[in-house]
Amino acid sequence: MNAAIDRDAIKQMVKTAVLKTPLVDVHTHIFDVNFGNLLLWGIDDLLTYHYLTAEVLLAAPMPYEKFWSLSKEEKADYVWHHLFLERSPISEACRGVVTCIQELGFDPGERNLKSIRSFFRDMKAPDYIDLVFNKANVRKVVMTNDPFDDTEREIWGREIHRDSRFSAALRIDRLLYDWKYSCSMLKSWGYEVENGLGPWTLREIRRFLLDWSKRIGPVYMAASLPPSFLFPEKSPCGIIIEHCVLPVGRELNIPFAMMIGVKKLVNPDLRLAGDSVGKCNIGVLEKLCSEYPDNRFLVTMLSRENQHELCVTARKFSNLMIFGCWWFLNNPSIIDEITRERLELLGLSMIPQHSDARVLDQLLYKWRHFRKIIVNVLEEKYLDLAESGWKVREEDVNRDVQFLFGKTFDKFTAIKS
Ligand code: FIX
Ligand code: ZN
Repeated sequence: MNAAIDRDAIKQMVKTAVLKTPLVDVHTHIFDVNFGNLLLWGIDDLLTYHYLTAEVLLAAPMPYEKFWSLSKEEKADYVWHHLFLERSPISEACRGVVTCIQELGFDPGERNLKSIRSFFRDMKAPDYIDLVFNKANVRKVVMTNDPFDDTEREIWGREIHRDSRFSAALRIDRLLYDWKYSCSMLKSWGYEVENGLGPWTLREIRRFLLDWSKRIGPVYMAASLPPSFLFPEKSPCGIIIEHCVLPVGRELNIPFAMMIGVKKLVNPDLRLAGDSVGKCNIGVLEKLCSEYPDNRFLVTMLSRENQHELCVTARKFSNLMIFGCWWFLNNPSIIDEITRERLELLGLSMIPQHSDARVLDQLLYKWRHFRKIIVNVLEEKYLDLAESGWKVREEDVNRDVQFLFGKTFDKFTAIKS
């Protein structure tokens, strides 16, 4: 007869393991202190996050050009007034700001934006990075590094002392989807490339990828791809992936991270907030994983409708690792659903979440909100195990959470943990 299950003990094991395990955030848009103003932080950057731009222009529409002409503080005031004071901050992006305020030791109930702003007046970026990483219990983040961004490129050209908590990722969207532009840029940087994507040009693109990999030491190469993404394809994107990205990935032993399903700028007037979502063709992933067994693929998909088939596909290929509840999926109701189906179909062979943080402070809320959800899901899974007679041991739960919170990623990207 099975020993009585100590449900409370199991729940406590899970909660302790999830809260105390430092994690790796495998995809963000934050930068270490070398990158100056590219690193966004503080209450006004939080309030002008593009998710809130979209929401405030629903609640309180104004002509786009008028909104974009406002200063950052005026935009933040507008968001605070209409989304926090005129109505409850009930959306996930609004709730996130409230969580950040609370995490910083303020009483959000005071609704006092002025006093929160004064906290940041004397704060220095390096100190705030330490504060946020410690509070969010994050041990490492992966940046998004775009060689076609003039500001970022100039900084990488300097002798910089890297912060080991910030890994690099080589972001190649513009190489794949704006070949005319990127061809001209590569030419200006001394690569002998032509629009025609002949053998010599492909060789030079590989050299470009290798040069930048040497410069920034990326843990993966990455691109966001549209719902219509097909492979193979006789497009610049298809040709460059086939003849440049995949061979360089094999040579450097780094994965290609594909973030699939974004419909760029369905409303261009919203700028960063103007992107939307579409279901993609999972067959493309089956083809890539099966025909390129020596490449590894990190994949996240933006459409909820792709999630179940993405889980099933991940069961078929050990060179495929799925990650995160990306963007429009990063809401408690959907995170709960996706995390359950991933644990049920993949066990611990998946990376449950990334923050996509664009503002440093967002690590505080995105991870607190996610930890709360995965505690509930894991409690249920371990209790189900216990009811089947499995002895749930604390050291096992700790080990499993380490897998979910970074060890699986480190192993898949061939990083020494
Ligand atoms: O392509 C990406 O990295 C997306 O995550 C971003 O473009 C997007 O704006 C975002 O931050 C979503 O959370
Ligand atoms: Zn992103």
